[in-house]
Amino acid sequence: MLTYKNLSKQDPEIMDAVNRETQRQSEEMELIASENYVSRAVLETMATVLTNKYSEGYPGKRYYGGNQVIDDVETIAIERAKKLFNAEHVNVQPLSGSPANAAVYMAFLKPGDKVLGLKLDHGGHLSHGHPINFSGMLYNFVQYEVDSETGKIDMEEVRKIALREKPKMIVAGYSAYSREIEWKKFKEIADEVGAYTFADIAHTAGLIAAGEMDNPVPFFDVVSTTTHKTLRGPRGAIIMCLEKYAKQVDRAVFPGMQGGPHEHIIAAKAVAFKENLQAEFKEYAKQVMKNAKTLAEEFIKMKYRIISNGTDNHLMVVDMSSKNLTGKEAEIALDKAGISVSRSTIPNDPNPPMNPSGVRFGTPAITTRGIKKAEIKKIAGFIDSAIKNKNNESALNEIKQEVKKMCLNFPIPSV
Ligand code: DSN
Repeated sequence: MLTYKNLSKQDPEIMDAVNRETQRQSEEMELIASENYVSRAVLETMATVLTNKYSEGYPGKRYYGGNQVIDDVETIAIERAKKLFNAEHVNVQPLSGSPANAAVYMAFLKPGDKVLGLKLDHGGHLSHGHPINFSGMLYNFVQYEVDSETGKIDMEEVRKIALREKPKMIVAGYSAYSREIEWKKFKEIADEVGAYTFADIAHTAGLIAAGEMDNPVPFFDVVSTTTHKTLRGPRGAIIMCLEKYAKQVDRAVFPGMQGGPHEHIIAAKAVAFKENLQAEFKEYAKQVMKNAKTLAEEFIKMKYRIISNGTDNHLMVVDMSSKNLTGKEAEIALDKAGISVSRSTIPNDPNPPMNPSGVRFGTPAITTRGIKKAEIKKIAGFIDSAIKNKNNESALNEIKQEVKKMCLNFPIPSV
């Protein structure tokens, strides 16, 4: 276990919180599709003196002195990301997913421009045009949906909307969509209407980097991803684009959107990218997807309704009304059983976003712990049992003990 000697002496209150959270992460099951556990090396890098440095600008062109070493760090991160995604240009400074997307819009659009994005309750993201988000306030978003029968994106429908609306940009890549995305078709449609192509691959970036899912980076105009989900790096983001857009993307990130980059995090991104380039990571990505498939199969056997009836990636959205409870009720029951999930809207959800009908399940974090098929089947059983016993505190507590036993057999890597 990391010891945090100085922290523990100087600030016992925060040390205690860190210890309690370490214990929670060790003993509980993480099925939130956007979470993961970083390696010790990534964790250590975030705690380095690189955090002390101001380095506004880019390698070789900084607004502060003393950036020779920082330039090396940032250049290594950029080169590794380029290799990982076959990207022409990478900006590794975005602080997180939404700021990265804000910079993308700033680089390619003017306020009021029309953009086509997937609706939030159909699996999209707030920053893809929701009216309460900056994206929906600043830009004129038109939204496409998943097909109500199949739960999948109907590319003919996207094409029809694009031809009618003539957007300046089309956004693909989602937060709660479990199917392969037809990047090439998006590109064809965008070319037909003269729109920029923007992929937000935050959820599947690790699976794409491992070669397990299709990669839009070489032919989309611009692609953003967070680095802390399937990529298993520090909390942050990057933007990749074709070389011809390098200058406008860099200028949008700095000075357009951000000030000093967080170089300790950029260094940790570089460390994660090195991990992502190893053969072990490819095996990890494969297992994430196998585990998701097994979990989906188990749910289907137990008569849960999964949106689109399965998964091609690391996640699935389950309609809990198929078991007569809401997503929030399921989330609360599972929390009591030591299983963390995130409630989720389902397409055309009759319920409000704070108490939607679905739950999103994902396998990236448990796969990092080493969990495979046999345990996934047991986990599906724990989930079903918690749902059935949602009002039975002692049964939920018994499941929690089982969950804890399993978790302690698969320690998280960061402690
Ligand atoms: N909050 C992330 C997720 O859970 O998908 C998206 O930003």
